[in-house]
Amino acid sequence: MSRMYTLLSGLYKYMFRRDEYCILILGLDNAGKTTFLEQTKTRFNRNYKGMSLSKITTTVGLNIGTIDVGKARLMFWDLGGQEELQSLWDKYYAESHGVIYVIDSTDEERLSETKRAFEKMITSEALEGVPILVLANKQDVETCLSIPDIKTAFSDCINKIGKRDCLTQACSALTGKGVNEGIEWMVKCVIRNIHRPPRQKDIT
Ligand SMILES: Nc1nc2c(ncn2[C@@H]2O[C@H](COP(=O)(O)OP(=O)(O)OP(=O)(O)O)[C@@H](O)[C@H]2O)c(=O)[nH]1
Ligand SMILES: [Mg+2]
Repeated sequence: MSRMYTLLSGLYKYMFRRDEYCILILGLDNAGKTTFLEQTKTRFNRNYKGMSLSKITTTVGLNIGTIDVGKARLMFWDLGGQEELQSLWDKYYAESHGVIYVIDSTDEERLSETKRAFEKMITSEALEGVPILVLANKQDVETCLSIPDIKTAFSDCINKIGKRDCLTQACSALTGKGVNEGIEWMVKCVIRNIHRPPRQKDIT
């Protein structure tokens, strides 16, 4: 009887277990991180009534959001991007499974500033081997920088990326274009990254 119980409860746990991954959303202030998170929650959570994207204001502290994709649960930490808040980013590195780095493609003036912040982030040892999705955001704006423009501006970072998955994806957090592609790529990467195993959570 008790063996039967063990067997069934083991099976139950297996079936109702989720692998949980923590994904950081980083980038300068005004890049569109919080807008991206709200758009993602609206797209991946069936019953989520998103807040109006136009009501989002600058993040002081952090926003947390969760989505389920297949058996994976992604927990997003959307951190504030203002300069004085950037010093808090590395507190989260050791526990993260992936990073989404958001760039404002309409802001050519701050391109070198965002590149410096990106460089500092990818050279951090605590993030070694962690997949990075670079989102070239605000592609809905006609006059924005293209993906090749951004890749050229970031070209001397390439040798610092090291052995990790990295993708630059065109996106608009506002319209949702490119959001699903980015998330699906990230899910694929974190699942196959054996160096950072997920936390396992029972579904209750
Ligand atoms: N046109 C356009 N505007 C966008 C897009 N994504 C965000 N925005 C706008 O950019 C501004 C900043 O967006 P947020 O999501 O607050 O930016 P953030 O990166 O979270 O900024 P911090 O919290 O200060 O770090 C808002 O006015 C958004 O409506 C986009 O894809 N296209
Ligand atoms: Mg924000």
